Amino acid sequence: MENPYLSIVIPAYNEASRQGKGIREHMKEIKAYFEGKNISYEVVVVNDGSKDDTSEVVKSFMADFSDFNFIDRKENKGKLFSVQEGLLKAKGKFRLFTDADGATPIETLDNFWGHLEAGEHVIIGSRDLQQSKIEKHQPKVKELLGNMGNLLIQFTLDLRGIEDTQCGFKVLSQEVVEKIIPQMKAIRWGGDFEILALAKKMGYKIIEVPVTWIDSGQSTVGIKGYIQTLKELFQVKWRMVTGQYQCRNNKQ
Ligand SMILES: Nc1nc2c(ncn2[C@@H]2O[C@H](COP(=O)(O)OP(=O)(O)O)[C@@H](O)[C@H]2O)c(=O)[nH]1
Ligand SMILES: [Mg+2]
Repeated sequence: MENPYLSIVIPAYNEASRQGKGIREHMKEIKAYFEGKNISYEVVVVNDGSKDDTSEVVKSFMADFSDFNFIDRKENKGKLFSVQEGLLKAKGKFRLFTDADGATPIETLDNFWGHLEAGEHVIIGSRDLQQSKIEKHQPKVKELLGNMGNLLIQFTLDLRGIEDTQCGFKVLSQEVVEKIIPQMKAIRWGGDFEILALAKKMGYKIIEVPVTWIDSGQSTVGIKGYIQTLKELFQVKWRMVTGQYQCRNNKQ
């Protein structure tokens, strides 16, 4: 089979037990969205060692797609580890990663296609632009922690102006995947800013695109997640300043 235009990588952890909109609805929406569109795509779901029936649930809709890959790992390693695995398994010219619960609906891609066609390399969803549509907000404390965390991230990793590094809806070109993703080490939640920091250092333009966000009201990320993210932030910074990444600026 020819390589698809777009790969859709979905990390999944205990998604079978999520209340409300979840992976089943999200997969239906993906299928419906591409119906009638002349765009080749594949789906890559990575089960991150779920303790519930996520594996069975994913298997139940595999047959609905002509190009579906399932990495069914037994051990929990982290969201961004799963994203890394999925992005490297994927074959698309462009590769999207998005959350299993579909908090950012797949139709949001409507805002992305133009940038893909223009040959951009790093196009990321943002919940903090003027045109972003937050239909259901995250709990207030999460939003506040998110905004404070964002300032710290912008400042620490020289990502000034990027208002939302953590939105789980990002498209990378094949070139960026090949150069950056094998180097990722922040495998829990820090991988998002690790990717962006490397991309910036290599001279890639980072394009922020407004997204719609409908918070599922249920999160698998708790306070431990925030502490982990902070730790990963300083680890990424450390690897940066001690020259542990290969990030030659190829745009100069
Ligand atoms: N909490 C958690 N989520 C994971 C893990 N691995 C993958 N994920 C996925 O990460 C995504 C974001 O999780 P979610 O609970 O929606 O978090 P939130 O919406 O950012 O608060 C979902 O697709 C999860 O299935 C993991 O180890 N822990
Ligand atoms: Mg969510």
